[in-house]
Amino acid sequence: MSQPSRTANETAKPKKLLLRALAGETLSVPPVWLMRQAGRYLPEYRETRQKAGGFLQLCFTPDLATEVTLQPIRRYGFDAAILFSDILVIPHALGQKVWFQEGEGPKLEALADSADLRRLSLEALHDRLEPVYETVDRLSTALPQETTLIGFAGAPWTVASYMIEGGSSKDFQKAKTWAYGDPEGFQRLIDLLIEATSRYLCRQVEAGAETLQVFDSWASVWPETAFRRWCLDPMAAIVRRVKAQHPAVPVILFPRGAGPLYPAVAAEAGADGLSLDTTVPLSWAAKELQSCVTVQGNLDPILLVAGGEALEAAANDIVTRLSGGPFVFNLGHGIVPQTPPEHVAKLLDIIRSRPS
Ligand code: 1CP
Repeated sequence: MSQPSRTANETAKPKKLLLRALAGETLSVPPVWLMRQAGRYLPEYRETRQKAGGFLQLCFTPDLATEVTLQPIRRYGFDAAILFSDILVIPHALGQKVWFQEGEGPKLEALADSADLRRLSLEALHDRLEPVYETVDRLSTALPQETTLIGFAGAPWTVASYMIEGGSSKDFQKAKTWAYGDPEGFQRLIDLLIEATSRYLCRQVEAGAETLQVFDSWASVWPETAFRRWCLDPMAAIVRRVKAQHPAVPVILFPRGAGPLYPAVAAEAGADGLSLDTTVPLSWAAKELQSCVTVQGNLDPILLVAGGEALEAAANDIVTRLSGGPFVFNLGHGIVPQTPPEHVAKLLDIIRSRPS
């Protein structure tokens, strides 16, 4: 499908590797960045986080958030830097109480039903997110010339799941029961998140983000009809709104676990890139997805813990099978804290020193 943004990007002839791949170019060496490339596996991150006190303070202190975004770029020279923040700054900016307990992950004062939507408001959105925009602005001048700056947000469903469950969940029972039992009320929450997220992403672009990724980390839990309503349609709405303001900015979607619905996202959501989770078969992705979008992925993050021959073989296989079309090397999900930093260096070496 030809999209206006793709045409605009081609006309503008982007120089940076990630932007070239997202504009549909097939490159001999793929650009590479890794989800959660900043974080607990790096000793310098742990040190900076200590200084910040809480995790949200780290996200909202531009000096420190800029520093942790740059740490993996200095160490490894990735082709892109992803803004250091979290998907849960949106519920916080809407007025929900959010906190992070060390070792336990995020906690939120859970919404019980649609009457609780009264607790949320768009009024202070940009004021509360101002430090994030400041971080993006600083990064846009601090990064090396060849490094692309990625802004991001969570997709409405994934963010809503945390808002309703009050944190991480195994089965999403509360959120799904709400959506099935009171679809109109749940739609109001999703619509509020579409609005907040679109405004947030547009401001990131205005502050200097060159591309955007939307994370739907828990997209795998729905049957098809519900997937379309709560994952695909809201992500498509965000892409439309962002591109209405910023037609040339490429958008990458990550509907993790969408399986056979990945092609529907590729064809219908209007995105430039699709991030593939670890379970997506490579030759199927090359055939079914790469003709219509740039694909990104999809090394198992645990291979980065294991290292050795298994890592080398899998990384080579991904590059071989996806390099026939537009492709960005990444993981199938975020780096885990147990990852030895030297394995990340080894991975970059494998990808960049392949005989062409
Ligand atoms: O203790 C700590 O230092 C906090 C750990 C941590 C980190 C490093 C959290 C809490 N968030 C982050 C940063 C983060 N989160 C980034 C930074 C940029 C980078 O990638 O380097 C990004 C893009 C995210 C996005 C995020 N947060 C997602 C989507 C991506 C994914 O991994 O699926 C999700 C689901 C979250 C929620 C969240 N925040 C933090 C944790 C531990 C979690 C996951 C909780 C869970 O598994 O349910």
